[in-house]
Amino acid sequence: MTKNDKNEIFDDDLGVITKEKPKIKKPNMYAVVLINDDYTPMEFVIYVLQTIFKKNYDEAKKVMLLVHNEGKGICGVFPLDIAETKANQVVEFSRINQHPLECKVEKQ
Ligand code: TYC
Repeated sequence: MTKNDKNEIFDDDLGVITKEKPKIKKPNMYAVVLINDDYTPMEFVIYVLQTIFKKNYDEAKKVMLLVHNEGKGICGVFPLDIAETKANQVVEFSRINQHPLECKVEKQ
């Protein structure tokens, strides 16, 4: 084993160079933001938060009331593909039930 000044280790037997501290990049994270409206029933929003965002009833009610009072609120933060999937599930499930509930995906 020999180390050079670039924090690289040379393994004499294997003949490979490895980084002493491999840099692990964190994935970019995206918030799913729920938007308030005047028509979607409160219990429907709570149900969406429980089923799609895996919140218990009390947490779901808290987020729903925050969105109701503030106009919008974060339901969860995920890597992009998961955030987009959940946002699509919210909209699709709402339309099937004829509610205008909207949400958007925002880069953190
Ligand atoms: N404002 C709605 C009502 O009074 C409830 C609601 C909450 C709707 C959150 C959408 O994202 C929402 N029935």
